Parts: sequence; structure tokens; C-alpha cells
Amino acid sequence: MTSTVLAKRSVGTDIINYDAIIIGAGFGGIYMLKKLRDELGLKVRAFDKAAGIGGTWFWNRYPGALSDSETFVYCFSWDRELCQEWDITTRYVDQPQILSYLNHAVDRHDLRKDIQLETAITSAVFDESITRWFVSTDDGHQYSAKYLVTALGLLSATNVPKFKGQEKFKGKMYHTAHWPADAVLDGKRVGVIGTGSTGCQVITAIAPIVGHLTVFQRSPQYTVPVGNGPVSREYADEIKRNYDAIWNEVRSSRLAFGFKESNIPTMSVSPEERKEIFQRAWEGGGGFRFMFETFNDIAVDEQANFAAQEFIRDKIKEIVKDPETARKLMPRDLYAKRPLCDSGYYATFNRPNVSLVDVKENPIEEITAAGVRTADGVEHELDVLVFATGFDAVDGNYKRIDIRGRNGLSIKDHWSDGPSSYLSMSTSNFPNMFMILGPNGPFTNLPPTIETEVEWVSDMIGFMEENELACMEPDPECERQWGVTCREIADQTLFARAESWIFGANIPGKTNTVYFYMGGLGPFREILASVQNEDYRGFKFK
Ligand code: N01
Repeated sequence: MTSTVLAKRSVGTDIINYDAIIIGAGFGGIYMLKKLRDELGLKVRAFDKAAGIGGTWFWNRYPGALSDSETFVYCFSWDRELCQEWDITTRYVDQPQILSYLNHAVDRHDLRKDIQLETAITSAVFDESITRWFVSTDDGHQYSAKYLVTALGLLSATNVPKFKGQEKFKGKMYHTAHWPADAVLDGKRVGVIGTGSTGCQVITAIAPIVGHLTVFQRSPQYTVPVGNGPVSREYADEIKRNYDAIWNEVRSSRLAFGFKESNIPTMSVSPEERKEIFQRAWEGGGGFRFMFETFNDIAVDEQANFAAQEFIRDKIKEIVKDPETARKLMPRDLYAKRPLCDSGYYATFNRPNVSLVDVKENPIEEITAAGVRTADGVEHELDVLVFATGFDAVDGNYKRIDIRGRNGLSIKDHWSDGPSSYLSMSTSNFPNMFMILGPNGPFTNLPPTIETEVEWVSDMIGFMEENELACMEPDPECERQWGVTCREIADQTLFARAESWIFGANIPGKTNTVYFYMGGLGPFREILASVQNEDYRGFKFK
């Protein structure tokens, strides 16, 4: 390739040259490698700091880790044969199943030989004079490539809050996203801080095996049953038979979760009918189904939202036996975080070995050698303290690598007022850098969005190679406008009024801004198609 020759002329022999370097070997990195290597014939290397492939699913191996997207939409739709061959046995896939699926896909396409594991990228610097990226790794090597693809994942930089005295704790401390293989919980006194999607899963999964579980809850959660379980052969066969119809529907839908999104306003039906619809959804399972398959306005209309809240609060009252515990578990704010689902979360608090501490009423004062001391003076003695405290999402992953674009501009400075992108996949001043799930991409079930973005990037790189273009960069004005569009759409939803990682509100000091395009995958794909059809409107090439 032209790019390789250029680099050989310009850089020392100890630098290995590629056409493209991919950072990350999760869903995005794997498919990107396949497209660029096997379809475009480029020389490509993917790097991941993990010891195995899988991205999020390599790291998040805490007990109870389960995807909340149903199995048939949590896979590589691009591998049609694999979709037909792979055995669908459960309605949802858990972490070990997903990891084994991804490993199988990697081997099936002979991708492993081009993935370098246990290698963290420490810096990526763009050299404008030769339009190439220079990438350094933590083992002291340097690589260069014409294209840099960051497939870092949305949720990989962990959020570990600092509590006074944390270093004194004599027991074991784990963040759920760095779960050690040798963690022992059986019979132990375990504390969990955090009750988001992760917290709900880990709490429900470990309660039956630990000696005592203390849950430190800052915000109560609205959660509904996930409805997981084995599926019949007929169910699996039906999905495989309907592959085309399912994926056409997924790609044109807003949320890409594989169900028909409702077009019925909540208040258009009688209270009895409303309750029946919520009840059916509760029994059927699924967080996104509860929020978006029931009615079309729970995420945008306060009255509709309140009706859904009330239904869930009534369920908490019904399920949780101790009224004081039920009160603490009952959220009173908007039902407008990423919707949760669980495998018996509220009922877990009926167990005699589980206690709940509301840290808004009774804050954590300090972590001691023996456990956690709360403001009421109680020292909760623990052998293990689990942080289910989430992530510095979206741009957090980028800030941990020294990424420098034009004129040495660092991505941290470029995004000092919050991250931005043009169409989620590119940002000005960082030529030839493509982001898979960059800021302001669709808020959906992720694999279909990842596939959309990988295919778009691959098309653009193919276009550049075919036309012998050295460099692409988005127009800053188009990038600004994309941010405005994302903000305007987000502001029409109630999500923008809830404090969660979706808007950066979970990290002290993080810019509270828009991080997602909430217009849906279908409309996003239409925008991408129109940009592509208009000779990549908004991109400059050289
Ligand atoms: O993280 P979170 P998560 N003191 O940020 C609490 C995906 N995911 O890992 O709400 C005390 O949602 C914090 O409290 P508050 C999914 O996209 C998917 O659970 O900020 N508590 C909250 O309770 C999800 O949305 C799946 O008041 C503190 C919790 O920690 C995303 O990952 C499974 C605290 C963090 O919740 C993130 O979920 C798991 C402090 N100082 C994850 N700091 C499925 O597919 C934070 N908290 C099912």
C-alpha cells in the first residue's frame, strides 16, 4: 500500500508500519479488523491491554453479569452463517456465553493472529507531515499507520470514588469491572457500593452465597424483571428463520433491541388497561421493553413517566416485606436513567442476610480497617468491599491515552468542554482517526450500532484507498452542528433531567453535557446514508 511505503521512507526501521491500527478487541475492534483486513486487504493490527479478547465482556466478569439485550440481537449480524449455527439456549446471554461467542467468532475468521493482547496503547500521535499516526505501547514499542481506529468501548474507564481511609481496609476490595478470577465470597461479609445495572446484578447474584451482604445505596432504582430462562428449540428456530426480517427491523428501529416500539401514548388508554399493559410487560421481562414497548412517551412525557414510576413503586411495596426497607428502595425521581432489569433484585432485600444502608440519609464517613463506618456511627464489618460504582463513560476511555492530533493538540484539550464528534465517528483536528462508539452516537442496544459504525468507517477507508486520498477530517462547523442536533434531541427527553452517566453526571467534576444521539439507530443510518451519497458531506479530504 502507498501508506506503508511512505512510512518506510520516513521513519526508523524499528517502527512497524501498518495501514490501520485498531485499539480494542471487543465487538467493535473484532469486526473492524475483519472488514479492513479481509475485505479491503489492508495490513492491520489490533491491540488490547486485556489478556483476552472481548472488551467489556472480558473485564466485567462479576457474578451475575448478563446482557440486557436478548440473545438474538446481541451478536454479530454480519456473520449470517454464525447466526444460523450458534445455539440459542437462553433468552439472554451471560458474560461467559458472550465471551465464548466472541472467541469463537475470532477463531472462525482467523483474526487472533492479528490481535496483540496484553499490550496497552500509551500514546497515539498524528504526524501531519506524512499524514500518519505513531502509536506507542506499554512494552516500549512503536508502530505507525495511516488510519487509527479507536474501538475503546463506551464503558471501560472505571469510576472508583475515593472515600476517607480507603487504604486502611484490611479485607479485599474489587471494582466489578476488574473482577478477579480467584474472588471468594462464600460465607463472607460483603459490602456493595452502587445500585446501578451492575450493582443490581451483582447484589442479586451473590446474596444467596455470601454470609452477610450490606448494600450501600445512594440512589434507589426503578428496575423490572429481566425474564431470563431457557428457550425452546422452536423459539430458536423461529429466530433463525426470520433472520432477514428481524435484522431489517432492528436496523430501522430506534433502540435496536429487537422488539416493536410502541406508538400508543400512556394516557390514551384507561387506568385499568394501562395497568394491564404494564403488568404484561412486567411478566414478560426486559427493561427496554418495559419503557418502550408498552407506551411511546414514558421517556418524554412527565405524566406518562409518573404512571410507570407508580406501577414500579407499587411492585416494590408488594414485594419487599419490611416497610422501612421498601421505603428506602423506592425511587421518587424520574424514571429516566438507562432502564434496568434484574433477576429478583427487590426480593433480595427480604433475605435475612441482606441489609440496606441508604447513604443519602446516612452517608459513608470513612472506610476503616474492618469495614465501612457510616454517619450514624455504625461500623459495618466486612471481609470484601465491592465497588459497583460505574464508569467514566464515553470520553473517559480516550483521556487515558495520550492522543494527539494536528499540531500536537491533545484530545483532552480538544474536549475540555466536553467531547464532540461529527456523526460519532470522527472529530476535527484528529485526521484519519475513526472512533467506534465515539461521543454522540446512537443510544441503543450496542452491537447493531457498532456494526453500523464499523461498516461506515470501512466504506470511507475503502473510498479513500480507491481514490488515493491521504487524509480525511470533518469540518468543525459540521461537528458543532451535530452536537447541537444531539443536544436538541436529548432535551426533548426526560433522560436529560435525570442524573446519570448518560450525561456525565456520575463523575464529580465531569462536564455535564450531551454524550449521545437520541434520535435512534434507524434515523442515524439514514443520516449516514445521505452524507455518504452526497460525497461525504461535511468531510474534507486531501
Ligand atoms: O454504573 P452506574 P453501572 N457513593 O453509573 C453509585 C451498562 N451495564 O456499572 O445513582 C455511593 O449506572 C451510583 O449512585 P448514583 C449499562 O449501560 C449494562 O451500574 O450516582 N454510591 C450508582 O448506584 C449501564 O447503564 C448491564 O447516586 C456511588 C452506581 O454507583 C452502565 O453499564 C449490566 C458513588 C453506579 O451506577 C453503567 O452501569 C451492567 C459514591 N461515591 C452495566 N459513586 C446490562 O446489560 C457512584 N455510586 C444489564
